[in-house]
Amino acid sequence: MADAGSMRPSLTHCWLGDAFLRDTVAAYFSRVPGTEKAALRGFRELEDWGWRCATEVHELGREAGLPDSEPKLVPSAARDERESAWRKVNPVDDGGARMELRTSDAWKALHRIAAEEGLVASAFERDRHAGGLSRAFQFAKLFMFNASSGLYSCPLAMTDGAARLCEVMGAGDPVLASAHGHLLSRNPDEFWSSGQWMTEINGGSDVGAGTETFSEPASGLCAADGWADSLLFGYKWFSSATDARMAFTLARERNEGGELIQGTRGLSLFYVEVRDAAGRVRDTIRLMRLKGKLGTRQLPTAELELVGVPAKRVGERGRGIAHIAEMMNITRLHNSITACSYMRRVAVLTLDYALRRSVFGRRLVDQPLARSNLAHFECHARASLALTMEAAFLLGRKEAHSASAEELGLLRVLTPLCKLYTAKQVVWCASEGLEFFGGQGYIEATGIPEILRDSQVLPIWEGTTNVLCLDVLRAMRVDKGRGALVLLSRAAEAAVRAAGVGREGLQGPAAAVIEAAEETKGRISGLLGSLRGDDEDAGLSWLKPIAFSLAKIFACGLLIDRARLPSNPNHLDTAVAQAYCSGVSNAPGSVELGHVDHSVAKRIVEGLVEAD
Ligand code: UCC
Ligand code: FAD
Repeated sequence: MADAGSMRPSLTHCWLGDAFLRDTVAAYFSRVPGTEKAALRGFRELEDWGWRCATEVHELGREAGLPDSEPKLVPSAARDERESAWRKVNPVDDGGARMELRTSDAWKALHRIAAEEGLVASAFERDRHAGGLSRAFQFAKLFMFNASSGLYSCPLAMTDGAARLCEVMGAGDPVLASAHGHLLSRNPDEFWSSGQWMTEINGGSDVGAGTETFSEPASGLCAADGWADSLLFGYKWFSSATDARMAFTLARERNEGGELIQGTRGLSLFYVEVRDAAGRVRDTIRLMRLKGKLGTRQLPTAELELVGVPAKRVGERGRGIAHIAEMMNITRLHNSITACSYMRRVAVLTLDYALRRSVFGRRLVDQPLARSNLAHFECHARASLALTMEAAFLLGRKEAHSASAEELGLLRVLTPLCKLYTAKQVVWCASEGLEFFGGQGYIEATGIPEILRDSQVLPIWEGTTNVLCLDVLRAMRVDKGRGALVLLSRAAEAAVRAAGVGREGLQGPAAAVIEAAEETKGRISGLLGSLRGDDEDAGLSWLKPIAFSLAKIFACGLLIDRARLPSNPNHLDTAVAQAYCSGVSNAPGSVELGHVDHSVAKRIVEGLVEAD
C-alpha cells in the first residue's frame, strides 16, 4: 500500500502492523486459562482479516465515500400494486408519492463482507471463545474494520444491539428468534441489519418527553402480518440504517381511559419489519427525505413517517427506555471502538507522513514539535483502545454469565465513560491529525477530511457528552458510586504494582495516578453528597470533570499495568505510560494531556519507527 513516490498517506497491515493491538488481544486470551488453541485460531483469523481490511475493505470504504456513491431517494416504481390488501384495512394510507432508497454497490458489498466475517455473529459465538472472550475478539475485528468501512460500522453497531435485545427479550418468541437468526447469519443473503429509531423532532436526549409516535392495537391485519399486535403512527427524525430489514423503536401507549401516557413510563419497545420479503420498504413507512449532513454521507440517514406500521410490542408496557438501554449500551461501545479505529488510523498515517515529509531541512519525524504531535496521537490511540477493550472484555464476561458483581458495576459505569471520552479524543486527534498534513490534509483525495467529518458525529449520536455524563451519574446513583470506586481502586492498584517493579521511569507516573485517584474519590463523594443536600447545581458542575478524570485515570491504570509487565520491558510502553500518566490531572473535563516531556516524546517516536 505504500506510496513512496508521493505524499499520499499509506496504510499498513491492520494486524501485523499494530503491535499494541496484538499484545492487547493476546493479554485477554492469556487471562482466561485453557484458551491457547482458541487464541492460535483467533490470531490466524485476525491476521487474514487485518490484510483484508487494509486492502479490499479499504477500497470499498473509499468507494462508498465518493459523492457518486452517496445514498439517494428515488421515486418508487410499481408501488400501487403492492400490499393492496393491507391498504384496504388501513384508511390512513392514502397511497401518496413513494420513494425508495438506493445505496451503492460498495455499501452492499460491505454488508456481505460483514456477514461472511461474522462481525456481529462472532460476539454471540461464545463457545468458540470461552470465558467471555468473544467480545474481545469481535472488538479486535471491528477495530481493524471500522476506520476503513465507509461507515458500514454504523448499521453493524445497531444490528449487534438488536441481536442482543432479541437474545435478552426474545425467550419463547418465534418472531424475535427468527430475527435473531438473521442478525447473526454469516450467509450474506440471509443476513439482516437493524435500525434503532429513538430520536424525534422534539428531542433525542430527553426521549421520554420528545416521543410523539404512538401505538394502536392492530386488528384486521392481513395474514402476512399476523405476528404484529400494534400499529405505529408518528415521525422518526433520524433513521441511519434506512436500508435495514428491521428496527427497534419506541412508541407511546394509552391508559385505560384511552389517553396517551406521557413521559418515560408511557413508552414501550416495539419490533418493526421495515421491509417485506422481497426487500422493499413497507407502504406504511414513508421515506420523507435524506438528511443533508456534515459527514457520515455514506450512511442513509432519513426522516420516516410511520402511517400504521405493523409492529410487535416487546417486553413490558411502559418499560421501553429501560429495555432499549440494553441496545444503547452495545452501540455506545461500538461508538468507542470506532473512535479508537480512527485514532489508530490518524497515528499510522501521520507517522508515515512524518517519515517522508521534510521541512526546513529535516524530516518532520526529526522535528521536536512534530514529534510531540506524534507522541500525542500514539498515546490517545493506545489509551482509547485499552479502555474500550477492557469494556468489551467485561461485556463478554457479562454476556457469558461469568462476570462478578464488581465487574458488572464497573462495566455499567465504564460504558458511558468509554463512549464520552473516546468520542472527544477522536475529534481532537482528527483535527490535529488533519493539520499535521498541512494543506494536503484538507484535500478530499487523501481521505483525511472524511475522518474529521465522520469523527465529529461520535460525540453526538448515541447520547451527547452531557447526556452520557448524566448516565455516569445515573449509574453512580444506583450503586452509590461503587462501580466508580472499583474503577479508581483498580487504577491505583495497577499504579502500586508498577511502582513495585522498580523500573526506571514508572515511579513518577504511578504516583501521579495514585494521587489523581484519591482526588477523584473525594470529588465523587462531594458530588453524591451535594445531591443529597440542597446544592445540587454546584455538585453537578463537577460531573464532567469527574467523568473525564475517571476515564483518564482508568486508561492510565491500563497503560501503566502493561508497561510494568516483565514481558514488556519495552521503552515504548514505558514512555507512553509516562506521557499519558503525567497528564492525568491536567485539564479536568477534557481529554488533553498537556505538556509531554521532549525526551519522552522522542522515545515514543523512536520506538514507533523501530517497530515500523
Ligand atoms: O443515535 C442513534 C443511532 C446513531 C447511529 C448508530 C451509531 C452507533 C455507533 C456507530 C459507530 C460508527 S440512536 C439514538 C440514541 N439515543 C440515545 O442514546 C438517547 C440519549 N438519551 C439518554 O440516554 C437519556 O439518558 C435517556 C433517554 C435514557 C433518559 O431517559 P429518562 O426518561 O431520564 O430515563 P430514566 O427514567 O432515567 O431511565 C429509564 C430506565 C431506568 O430504569 P428503571 O426504571 O429500572 O430505574 C434507567 O435506569 O432506563 C434505565 N436506563 C439505563 N439502564 C437508562 N439508561 C440506561 C443505561 N444506559 N443502561 C442501563
Ligand atoms: P437535544 O436532545 O435537543 O440536545 C441539544 C443539546 O442539549 C445537546 O448539546 C445536549 O448535550 C444538551 N443536553 C441535553 N440534555 C441535557 C441536560 N440534561 N443537561 C445539559 N445538557 C443537555 N437517532 C436515532 O434514534 N436513530 C438513528 O439512527 C440516528 N442517527 C443519527 C445520525 C446522525 C448523523 C445524527 C447526527 C444523529 C442521529 N440520531 C439518530 C440522533 C441522535 O441520537 C441525536 O441527535 C442525539 O441523541 C441528540 O439529540 P438531539 O439532536 O435532539 O439534541
